[in-house]
Amino acid sequence: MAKNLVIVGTQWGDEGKGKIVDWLTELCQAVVRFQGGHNAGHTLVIGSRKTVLHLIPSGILHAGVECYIGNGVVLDPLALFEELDTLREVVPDAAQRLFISDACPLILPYHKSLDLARELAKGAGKIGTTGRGIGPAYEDKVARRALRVADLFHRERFAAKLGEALDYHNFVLQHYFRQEPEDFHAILEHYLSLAERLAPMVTDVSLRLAHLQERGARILFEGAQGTLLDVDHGTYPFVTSSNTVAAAAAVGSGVGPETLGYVLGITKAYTTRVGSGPFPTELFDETGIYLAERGAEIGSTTGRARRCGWFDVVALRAACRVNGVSGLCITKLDVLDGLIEIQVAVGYRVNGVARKDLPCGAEALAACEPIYETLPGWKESTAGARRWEDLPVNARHYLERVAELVGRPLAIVSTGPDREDTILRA
Ligand code: 2SA
Ligand code: MG
Repeated sequence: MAKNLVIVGTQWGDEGKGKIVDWLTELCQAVVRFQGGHNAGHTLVIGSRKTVLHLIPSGILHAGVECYIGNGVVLDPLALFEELDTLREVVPDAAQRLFISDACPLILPYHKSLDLARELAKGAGKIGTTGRGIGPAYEDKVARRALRVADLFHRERFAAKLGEALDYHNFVLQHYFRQEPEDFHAILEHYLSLAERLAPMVTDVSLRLAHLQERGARILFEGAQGTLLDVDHGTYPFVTSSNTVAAAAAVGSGVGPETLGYVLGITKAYTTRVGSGPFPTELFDETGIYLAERGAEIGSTTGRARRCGWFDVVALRAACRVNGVSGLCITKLDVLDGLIEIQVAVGYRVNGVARKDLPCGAEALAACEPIYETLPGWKESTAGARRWEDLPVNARHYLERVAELVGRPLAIVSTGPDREDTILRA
């Protein structure tokens, strides 16, 4: 295996990255989040204990592993502290092993207000965001009006920037969305009061990662959301506001692209999506309900029900290409147990014409109807299988066929939420 690892979701998020990151952290000395914010939801089950993380890298559950929040992440300090508080008993030294980039843009109260106001105004056309202020915070970063972590330690500077940002956003909130303005003094005092607790964690992440590498450490870059939610490569505009693809690991943590090494693409054995937007293989019948129930498909951040459907080879091939996926990890295989037949989309039909590649953007994808290949299912349970030989023949065939169609080697299979329910192929 190459030195460093990048783990990305190849669908619309919730592919089971958290569990795999946790499992592969055994081989690493550091885990880095490089995009997104507390919109992510990584559910980890170790023994009988379930932990849900949103912002802090999953690696925190491993003693001695350093965890990093890179400059590409938008940081809500309140969400961070809340998460640290929930970890207090399980991981008492979490804050000592957590390092946060001083360049992270801050998520402030008006970002959340704007996110919610905008979704409300859009009505039926809403994106279905997590309502965490992620989009507006990234907008401010690109508009060069963001307040960043480093600003928290300079009262005058923070106040000046906050004043400017609020002049602009309060105008929008009041006159465009007809909402109450946000209070300058309340935000100023509240956020400056958080600086003291944050300070020991704040550092130059790029520099620390360079030093770690000089010492021969192996780093794991932990993606959040999924490729089809990438702001450039996803089903725009029904996407998140960051780049979720592997290349973002370099930009979002301040390492060179040659650092990245092996790219592991995590994919569910079927597909889910939470929020609005096109989803060609979505199922509206009892099979969709079967997948949702067996897969416990409920959003771990917002508790929303996830939409479910068949595996989509077209989308996966595109995702593997834009990420440069080295190997695939197929998760939640056991959810398919008991189905007589399983479908996988191998192409799309648009106005009667077949195509094998993913079109650009939401409108074009909404016009695509899947062309399916039918594979035989299996009756036996695969839940908790830990060896390839223990899988039913048809399950092995399904996995091999999917990997062949996608055109990437199958590296790992996951058969349950527990760390140990994992089969290493290559
Ligand atoms: P946002 O809040 O601006 O990032 O939302 C924009 C779109 O991105 C989707 N999105 C996600 N999709 C799946 N999982 C995510 N994380 C949570 C989880 C979601 C949850 O892991 O379960 O709990 O609801 C996530 N985060 C963002 C979102 O649905 C919009 O389509
Ligand atoms: Mg998730």
